[in-house]
Amino acid sequence: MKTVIHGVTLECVKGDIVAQADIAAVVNAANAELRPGGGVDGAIHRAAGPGLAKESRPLAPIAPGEAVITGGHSLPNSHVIHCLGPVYGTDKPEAELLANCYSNALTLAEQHGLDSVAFPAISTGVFGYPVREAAEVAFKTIIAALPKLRHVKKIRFCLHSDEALRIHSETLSRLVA
Ligand code: AR6
Repeated sequence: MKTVIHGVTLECVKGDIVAQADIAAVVNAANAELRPGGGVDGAIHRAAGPGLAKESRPLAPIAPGEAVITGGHSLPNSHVIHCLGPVYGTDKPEAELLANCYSNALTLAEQHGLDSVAFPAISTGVFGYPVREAAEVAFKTIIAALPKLRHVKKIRFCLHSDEALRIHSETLSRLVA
């Protein structure tokens, strides 16, 4: 699924967040301490190397919905934007906190003049957010932010399974129809 709105390309692909070489900033589904964890976070820290944890440490802790930015170290991307998503059923209001991740990440990308961002499906792994609900929040937030973007021209959703890709593609198609 790929669409262009307000001059910004929005697309959903199946893939690995650490293999998005044509993208300026990849988003990490981080923990509050910005320490290497599992899932997306583990993959990003492994691919980036130990310099990423070293640079991140002084920026912690972050609260649900917050985002911070670092360099990409050994990743093929110049930057990593670390977001702490809400733990589903615990951090409330979860939809608002998840929306804040997406809008804060885009604000940081704009402030750094970055032209492209790749997001994973934040909170839908260890943090338990149902994929369909999360996709709805993510795309509504991103679509609302598009008119004020000046630098970001491409936003990619990088999904890890066929099922997640299908749900995100369906949700995006419905919201832009
Ligand atoms: N590329 C793209 N998507 C991936 C990848 C990958 N390499 N690996 C997993 N996913 P999660 P969360 C999908 O658990 O729910 C960490 O330990 C995965 O299938 O990475 O926000 C942190 O340190 C799921 O759909 O993030 C935190 O403690 C989605 O990415 C906590 O987990 C997000 O899953 C954050 O949990």
